Amino acid sequence: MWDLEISKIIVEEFTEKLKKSLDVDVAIVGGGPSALAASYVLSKNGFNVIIFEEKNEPGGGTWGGGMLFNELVVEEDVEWFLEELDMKYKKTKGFISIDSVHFASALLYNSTKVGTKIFNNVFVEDVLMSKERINGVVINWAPVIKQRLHVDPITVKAKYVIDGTGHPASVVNMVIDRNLSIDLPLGKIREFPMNAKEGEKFVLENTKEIFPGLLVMGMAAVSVGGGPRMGPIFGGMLKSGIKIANIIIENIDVEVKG
Ligand code: 48F
Repeated sequence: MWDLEISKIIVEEFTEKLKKSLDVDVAIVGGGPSALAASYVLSKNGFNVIIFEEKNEPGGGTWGGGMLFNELVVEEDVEWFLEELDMKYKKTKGFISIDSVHFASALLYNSTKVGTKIFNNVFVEDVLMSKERINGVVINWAPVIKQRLHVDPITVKAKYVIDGTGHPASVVNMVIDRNLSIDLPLGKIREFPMNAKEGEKFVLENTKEIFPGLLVMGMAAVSVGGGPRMGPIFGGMLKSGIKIANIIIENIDVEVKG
C-alpha cells in the first residue's frame, strides 16, 4: 500500500538523518545568511555540520530584503563567493544588488548540497556543558516550545557550537543566564542604531570564539560586541560566516597537529 510505504520512508529516513546528527563537528544555531555561508565552507571542507532553525523556513532575515523590497546589497569584495555559489547578481554604483529570494535559495541549495543538514522547526533551548567548555546543544520541536508543552528535550553533542541567532544572540544569552563569564565589552548584549559602513566592519571584528567551544557570528556578533546594526546589507553576514568557518578549520588543524 503506497500510503503506508511513503510514511515508512519518511520516518526511517528522518530517523537515520537525526541519528547521524547527534554527534557532530559543528552545530549552528539559527539558519540565517551567516549560518548558511559558514556551513557551506565547513561542509565543503569535510566537517559534519548541522543547523537548527526554529522557523519552518530557514534563511533568517534574507527573504524580505529591505522593507519587503526583495533586493539586498553586498560589497564587491564578496563577488568571489557569489560566483562560487553560482548566483546571479548586478553590479551597480560600487555595490552588488541581488534578488533576496534568489540569494536565500542559492545559500540554502549550496549549503545542503555540500552536506549540511538543516533541521527546521527545531528550537535550541539550552547548551550542553562540561569541564568549562560548551560541548553541544539541547533541542526541542519549536511548536513544543511555542505551545509551552511540558516535554523534555534531547541533546546533541558538538565540538563547536556557533551562535548564529541574529539580533537576540540567544545562545550567548543562555550561557549568561547560567552565570558563566562571557566577555561582553559593554557588560550586556546591546545593539546601536544603524550605521552600515561601521557595522560591516564591526561584525567581522567581533566574529570569534567567546567561550570555549562557543563562537558568535553575524548579527549575534554585533549584539554581543555592542556595535551598530546595518540593515539590508549582507556582505558582512557572508564574510562573518566564512571567517568563523576558517577559525574552526584552523583550530581543528592545530588540535590535530598538536
Ligand atoms: O537574523 P538572521 O538572519 O541571522 P544573521 O545570519 O543575519 C542577519 C541578517 O538577516 C539581517 C542583517 C543584515 O545586515 O542585519 O538581520 O545574523 O537569522 C537568525 C535565525 O536564527 C533563528 C531565527 O529564527 C532566525 O532564522 N533562531 C533564533 N534563535 C533560535 C533560532 C533558537 N534558539 N533556536 C533555533 N533557531
